[in-house]
Amino acid sequence: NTRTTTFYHQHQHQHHRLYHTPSQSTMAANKEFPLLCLENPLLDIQAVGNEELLNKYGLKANDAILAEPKHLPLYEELLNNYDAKLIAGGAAQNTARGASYILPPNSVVYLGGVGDDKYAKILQDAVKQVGLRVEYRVDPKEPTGRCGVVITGHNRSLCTDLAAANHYDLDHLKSPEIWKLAKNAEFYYIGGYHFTVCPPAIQALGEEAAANNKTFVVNISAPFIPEFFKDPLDASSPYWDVVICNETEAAAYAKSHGLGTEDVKSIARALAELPKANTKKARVAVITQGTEPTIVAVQGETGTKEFPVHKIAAEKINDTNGAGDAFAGGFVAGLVQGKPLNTCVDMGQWLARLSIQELGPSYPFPKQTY
Ligand code: 26A
Repeated sequence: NTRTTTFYHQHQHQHHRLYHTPSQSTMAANKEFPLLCLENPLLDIQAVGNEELLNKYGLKANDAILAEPKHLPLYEELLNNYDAKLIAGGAAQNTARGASYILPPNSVVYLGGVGDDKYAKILQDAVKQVGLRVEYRVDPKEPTGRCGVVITGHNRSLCTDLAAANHYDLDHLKSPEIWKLAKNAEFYYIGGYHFTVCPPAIQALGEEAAANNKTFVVNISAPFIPEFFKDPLDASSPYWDVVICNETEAAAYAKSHGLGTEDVKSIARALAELPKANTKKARVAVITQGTEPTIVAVQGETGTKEFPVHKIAAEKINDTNGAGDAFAGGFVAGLVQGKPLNTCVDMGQWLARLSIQELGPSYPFPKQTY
């Protein structure tokens, strides 16, 4: 009963793509869609809120949770009483849009589940703007998922009703047209929120990456993932070529895995040194820390590298919703371009800095170039 729909820009011009990594010798220079991303497409219902609203729904100022029945009136309340805006969201979809913002057209394809409704239209318009190709599993019965975003100062509280996004399945990934795209891609990016939805799809891409020396990137995405979805997360960790998280997710990972440390650098080292399926590539662990430096650990090396963020005046910040997703988008765009690690981090920080000046997880137009 599943319909697959394709919406993406048809571009007249073939763009030249330069790859700088000789080690990626299998990568064809003009291959289309080298990056495939997977997670939960959501519509963000975002408004500036206050303490009272957070308290009413039992939300923390800076958190990401799955909605329980008691949270469901939040969406109407945001729209009716807080002048909420509807903005394309979904963490990895934001990342995929970010990577598309930097890369030439026809570079990125994104998979996830939506409904057959007006919300999905808003997502399709946003992805068209950056030339991101989406291959949605369209659920005939469930609506497109929503994320209530309550902004207070530089914090954001995310409360998600996954709906159709929760129905993504391995059948969609393994359908001939989609699996062909997956086989063709050289880089996979998995949003950690997908561990709540379809771990078999994540495993299938991890296995494909390890067997063919492709690059498999996982973002831990939220503290509740290592806390409550530890088993599927750990099942995928041998496939991680790159693992990205922020400081609170790192702390949650350390706690749920009994690492016995709260030190971000030690956690980065521990993540880098987890057992690995594909031993041809050293794992890279990247931990962002808001305005504090980004920490990077490489498997087999000692210590960590530190990259101070691009400073920005507080009054230029619109909101931080999607800042981490934008970082990941810039970072993976760098990977796809074969840039060295320090450049990938710099590209991530550059795109995050652009995104926090926009409303929600968005990027500025006219386009800026890195
Ligand atoms: C399963 N959950 C909780 C989620 C999300 C999510 N994306 C996928 N799955 N909860 C929040 N988000 C998205 O995170 C972005 C900011 O990083 C929001 O849609 C928001 O755009």
